[in-house]
Amino acid sequence: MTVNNNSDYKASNIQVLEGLEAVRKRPSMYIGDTAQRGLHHLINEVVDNSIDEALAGHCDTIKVFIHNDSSITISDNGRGIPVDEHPKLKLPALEVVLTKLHAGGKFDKDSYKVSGGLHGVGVSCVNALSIFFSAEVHRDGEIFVMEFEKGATKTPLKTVGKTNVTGTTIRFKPDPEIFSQTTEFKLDIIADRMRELAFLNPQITITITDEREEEDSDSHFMEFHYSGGVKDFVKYLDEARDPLMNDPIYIEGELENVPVEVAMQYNSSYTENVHSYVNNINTREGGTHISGFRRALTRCFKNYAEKNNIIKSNSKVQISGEDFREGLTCVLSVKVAEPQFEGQTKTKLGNSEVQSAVEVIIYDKLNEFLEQNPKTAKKILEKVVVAAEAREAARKARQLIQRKSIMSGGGLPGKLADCSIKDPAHSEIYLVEGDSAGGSAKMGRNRSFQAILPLRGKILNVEKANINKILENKEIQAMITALGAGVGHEEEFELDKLRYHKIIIMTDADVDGSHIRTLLLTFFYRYMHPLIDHGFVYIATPPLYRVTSTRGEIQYAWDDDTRDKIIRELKKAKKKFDVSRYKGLGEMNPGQLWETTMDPETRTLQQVTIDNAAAADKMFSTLMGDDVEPRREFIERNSKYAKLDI
Ligand code: 0RA
Repeated sequence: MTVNNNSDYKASNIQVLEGLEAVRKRPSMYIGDTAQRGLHHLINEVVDNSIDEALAGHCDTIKVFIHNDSSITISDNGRGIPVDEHPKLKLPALEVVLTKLHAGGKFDKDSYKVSGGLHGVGVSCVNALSIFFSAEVHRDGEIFVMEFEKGATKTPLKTVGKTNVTGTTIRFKPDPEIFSQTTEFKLDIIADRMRELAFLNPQITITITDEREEEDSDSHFMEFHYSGGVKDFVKYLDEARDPLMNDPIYIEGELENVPVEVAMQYNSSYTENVHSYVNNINTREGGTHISGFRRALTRCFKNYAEKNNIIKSNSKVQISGEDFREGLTCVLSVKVAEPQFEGQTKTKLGNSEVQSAVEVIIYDKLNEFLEQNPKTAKKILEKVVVAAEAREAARKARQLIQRKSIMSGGGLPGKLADCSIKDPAHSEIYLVEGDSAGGSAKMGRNRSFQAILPLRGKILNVEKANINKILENKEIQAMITALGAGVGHEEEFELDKLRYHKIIIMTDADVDGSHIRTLLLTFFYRYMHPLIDHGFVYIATPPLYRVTSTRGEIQYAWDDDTRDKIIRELKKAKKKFDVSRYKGLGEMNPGQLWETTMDPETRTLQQVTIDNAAAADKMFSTLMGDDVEPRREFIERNSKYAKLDI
């Protein structure tokens, strides 16, 4: 885009709009998608700018309001977006920031910005995708206002009063034309992100006011402020676990312009929960900061163990890096001035200088900690040895699973009814609760692309068992062999060998059914993580009601409202009818099961996605952990949502 210095207001305005027109034409290119995730991304985009103000030391309070009309207000007490005239564009800076793509960045270079991955496209994108957008700036003693519609200026900059504070308040209402699937904001999704940001930035207080909720309800107002930062974060994540230490280890330092902060705590669980962030962005795919952390951890503990003769006496087993991370909950947060994000989802840090910075800082401070806390060090290392032994046993169990499957002919579990086509991209597997529903599904399916694996009874709660025990479980063995991609972290899991790209969990719509579903999801989340990352896991939604009219015409309903609507219509038509509630999948005959739940033309599948990794970790540990009280609270808090959103 060229800039004409002599352009009058209107002309430059048109040029500016051309930029935002691109955002409206291809919104997914800028915000990822236009479904629920993209919708919520709009909030993050605006909040990130306020966080940047806070990182630069000018802001300590951010307020989010969810209004009744699906609009959002985000207010901060930063410096306020500048309003003076942009020298080249001859427009108020505020207007440039809000209507020009990528113009959101600040002019001072030494601050770390929340930008990377999907973030950092600028507030102007939010403006472009909103049917209404307003900005109120308190700055230089005056209150400035601008208003927009689909990115176009409706109210040019005007002053509306005096003020003695500074800050920016942005209100926007997403355009339903763009967000055609949904414009409904979910408090949970917003709260998970705001809580996370508050943990990562202890100097900030973030509040959420959900005006859709009654004022006396717990969901109406939330405030997040954690002066303990990442240390509080780790304590929070481990609330439902049993820590092996009194307080998380906290390490802080800066090297080569890279501030590093880490809190870590060992607990009695068997899973690794390392959450890493670069400039407040969750780096799901890891990267150089994570390799630095892992190297430091391994070197530190190995040295300490050798020096103190802890590992030598158990020399039967070879200890590997991952053994030092079993039962470890950790939050690693680094700030990088010019982060390079790589990987499939652009959440893998590429900057090589960060690895050594993180490694050196953590190695030194962790060494110090171990020297000063020999009792804790011993406890951790004892756990590490047990982890190594279990891993060795698990390796043997894996080989056994493999050998067994080779001996049983086709290598597949006996109760699997496989599909005939072999292309994973077009193959589905239904994991079905119980043998009888499994039978109906086998008869009702389209055998060319649908495989059925009936699961008997409850699968193991993997949150409470080590990998060795998990691999002894028959149902889990059957799943591993049927899916074909192995089990475990990283190289142990081979996504390219996966035999189905749709893994569909089909359980009864009752308490047992939802328990089994959660057990399966916990297993996939902890031991086959890439399945969820790639969106291969789905939940089938069988109907709740069947309405049969006297002529034998059958209608299905998935909720009470639809059932009542069907009944009203039948009554109006003066037809007799019979309503029955499905108690289980087994009550449907194969034809009905196909029609309602398995036919790609008519079924609805819920794709399982993780909006927020830390929140998912917290949810699984709370739902499946030892402690009853947090679980009861969690379920109570979430019971108004018919299903779990994860
Ligand atoms: C550009 C420059 C400056 C601040 C901001 C933008 C800014 C943007 C947003 C968005 C939401 N809240 C915000 N707060 C500030 C620097 C201002 C200066 O140098 O005084």
